[in-house]
Amino acid sequence: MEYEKMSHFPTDFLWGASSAAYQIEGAYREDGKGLSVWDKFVRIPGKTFKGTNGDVAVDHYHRFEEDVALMKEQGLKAYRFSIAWTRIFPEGKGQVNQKGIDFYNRLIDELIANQIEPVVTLYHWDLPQALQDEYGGWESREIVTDFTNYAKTCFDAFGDRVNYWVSLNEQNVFISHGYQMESHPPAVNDEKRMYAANHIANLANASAIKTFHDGHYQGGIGPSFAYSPGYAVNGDPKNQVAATNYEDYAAHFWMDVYVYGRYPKMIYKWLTERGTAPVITEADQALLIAGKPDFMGLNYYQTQTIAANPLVGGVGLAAENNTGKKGTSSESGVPGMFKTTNNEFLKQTDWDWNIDPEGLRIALRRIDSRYDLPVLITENGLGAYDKLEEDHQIHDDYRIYFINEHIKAIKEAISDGVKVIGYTTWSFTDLLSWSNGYQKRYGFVYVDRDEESAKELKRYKKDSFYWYQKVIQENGRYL
Ligand code: BGP
Repeated sequence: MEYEKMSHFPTDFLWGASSAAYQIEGAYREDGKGLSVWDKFVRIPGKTFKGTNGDVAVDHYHRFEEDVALMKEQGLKAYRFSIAWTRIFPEGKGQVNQKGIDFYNRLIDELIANQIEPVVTLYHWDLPQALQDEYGGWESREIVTDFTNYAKTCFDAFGDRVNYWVSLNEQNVFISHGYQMESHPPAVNDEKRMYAANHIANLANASAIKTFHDGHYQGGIGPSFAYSPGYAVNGDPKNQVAATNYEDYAAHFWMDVYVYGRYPKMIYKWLTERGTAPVITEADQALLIAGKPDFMGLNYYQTQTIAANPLVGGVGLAAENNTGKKGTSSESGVPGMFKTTNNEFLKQTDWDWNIDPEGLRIALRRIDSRYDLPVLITENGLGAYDKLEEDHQIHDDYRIYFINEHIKAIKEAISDGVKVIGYTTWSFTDLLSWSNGYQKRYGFVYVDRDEESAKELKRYKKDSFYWYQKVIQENGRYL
């Protein structure tokens, strides 16, 4: 579309940035906080890059006022963060820890005093270890009650000031990494257990959403889904079928459940034949349908290019590049279904993620036409090595380029007619990358720490900080 003919961003567009509790807060044993599965998992040798953990992270728990002041200076309209379940319920259920409520009250009040809309994620992977120990966490239906109770406690405590709630962050990621790739807790590789746990997570998600709607709280709620749209590598119908398989397997398998309360037929049949399909009761069905989100949260980083993959001798699941050594990842797939392959039109990051701004427009269009829901882009950004110069500047022109191109793609999608509520980039400050340590940086604000030492955790504004400040001031008019 010609630039002049494009729609403008709505005046109430939520320009923002995001984070997650475990990746920024630190203070992992303070003020009554209980331990989460990540507090334990990071202590298993070899599980994270150079053994990094979030014990201190970037110490946001003690520095949130400084961080919010930086958000204010940048002009953010929204800030997405997550609540640590273990601060509210140290054991996952039972007695509320008032100090946990107090902390998030202070943070939310500080944001609102600075005209920044809080976007609150209820679950960004830090499950209370007590629930993992007691009944296996996501593998027990008991978690539906406990998660719903935790969610309701948050709605009651903060719902008078919060208009945007995210229920589960990237269920597809925490389930597949936790029960197949063994790279997140509980580090299991068992397909049947994975799909059973995933179904229970769907129920918990729907139950929290239903509770929110039944309680007539202000605002809206939806899950954040990690969607990497798939393209067929070429016009060969075999590759087109593979790409169709990929979309059902990697995207509709979650989003169809969120919106329509049903699994894609082809995948459910495939799982049934393998003996790994989840058990779905009639009550489950009713709950899934009753828990329809108000918006789709979209975490978009990249696309995948898809080719056919033979059943016998086909490519299986590959490990991820967690070292930042470019070119160390390989094709990954499901034999008989699809595999990912190289796209000659796209460049990659140092962690081998495809750089594809146009893919964001495609993601938005596909979500809009299949689900007809407004979309809140809850994550998008570039993980890169940044260099702190002697004069404390950080010249991250590559990040400026990356985000600028993605904002253009959003503008195209809005011009196409998609309702996009806002854009909270990943991330506001640098933070801990779950499996990649501190060297993979995403923030507008540099935090001076590394894998070896927390140093003084000083904050420095990157070039992208000032650039995004201007984008916000101009409401994305000149890109
Ligand atoms: C998403 C997560 C975030 C964040 C981001 C970047 O999957 O929701 O928490 O970590 O990806 O990923 P990474 O840190 O692996 O580069």
